[in-house]
Amino acid sequence: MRINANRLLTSLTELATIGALPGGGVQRLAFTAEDFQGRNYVAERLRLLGLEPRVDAVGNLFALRPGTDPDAPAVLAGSHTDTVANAGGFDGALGVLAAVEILARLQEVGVETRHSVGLVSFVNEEGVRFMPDMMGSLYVRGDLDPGTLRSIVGTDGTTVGDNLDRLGMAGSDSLIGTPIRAFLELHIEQGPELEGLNLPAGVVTGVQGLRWMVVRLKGHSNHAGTTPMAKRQDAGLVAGQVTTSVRKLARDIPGLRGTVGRVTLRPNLINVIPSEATLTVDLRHPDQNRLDDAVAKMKAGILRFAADEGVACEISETASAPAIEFDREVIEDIKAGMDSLGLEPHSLVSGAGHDAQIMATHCPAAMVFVRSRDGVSHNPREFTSDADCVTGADILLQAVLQLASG
Ligand code: HGY
Ligand code: MN
Ligand code: MN
Repeated sequence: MRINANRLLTSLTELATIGALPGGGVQRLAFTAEDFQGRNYVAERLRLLGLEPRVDAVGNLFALRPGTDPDAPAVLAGSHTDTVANAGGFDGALGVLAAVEILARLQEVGVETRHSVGLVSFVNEEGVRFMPDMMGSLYVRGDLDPGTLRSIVGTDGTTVGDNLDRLGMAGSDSLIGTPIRAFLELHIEQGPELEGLNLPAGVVTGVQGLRWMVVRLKGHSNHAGTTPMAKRQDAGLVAGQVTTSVRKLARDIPGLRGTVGRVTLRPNLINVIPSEATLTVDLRHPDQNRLDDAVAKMKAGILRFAADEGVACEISETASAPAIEFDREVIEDIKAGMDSLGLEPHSLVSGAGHDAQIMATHCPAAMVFVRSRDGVSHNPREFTSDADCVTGADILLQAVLQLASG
């Protein structure tokens, strides 16, 4: 069995019109109207298949197609439809729409599976407006209770709860406690490996660890022209020192990837020494111990820079997803699916975080990657060819059929 290529590709194009930006790219930040519209698009597709879309207390969308054995745990496929700002149209969307397409094929062919087969579209995988990222899967895993999650304050000062209520995005269903046989996620690689090997797809064996920090610095604003250099408490200077120290740390610790992606200064004026700086630090490494070591060194360095400049400093950790290895059996199922399609079952580790990384400690999980042109993502230039999108969805379909047949 294969997916219906045109139907998948059409749905990708249709979803990309929701939150489309002038000049290309899309933007569906979590818990915005565009995000909600994107989720409603998926829900409508499920209804048209005769499946009931269900929503939980934080907005996760899911649907289950019953199997023949009501006691057999569900095989779930999915990803996310929220995006970063100024994003591409494939990150997350491909995995959700491939899961819709798999359900469509099962419905129209009338395939009976022993296990139920389901879709889940997690909320706020990106975490760029409300941290932590992978918020919806953390909730399903039981790490975040509804109250805590709803009280999280975003970069714009509103809470998750404010936005859920304003949009009417929450529901009363729940995936928590649902026995899950396996969770599979199809996703674009977002890196250069598959393209470098001239391969359309690969099986993902693990995900590197991720630690996010928000650093708040408080110095004193003063006149840029009259204040002697030795008498400054310049929060902006410390922010710059932190940024350059991240790159130095990545040179000292092989395999570390570090990014200062957001810096805001106050009052942010050309002739005023910044009194405040808020910046984010994103550190990642495949080896958890080396990641933890990097975080410790990072924190020590930030405190030293701040103390030397007489700037108050507060460091808060806002996300921590440990490095994980995916389930061997699910990996083998994906490899068997690749083999049945005549594809080389290349294995790779994910540099990006994914909901499957969270689900992997909750149930057997693994991922399928498809090639990213130029390895670009989180950018309107993000692109995966039609053929590779279809190949990825067909691999996912084979693995789901294998697992759901029991
Ligand atoms: O940041 C990540 O790795 C993912 O895109 N949320
Ligand atoms: Mn993603
Ligand atoms: Mn992403």
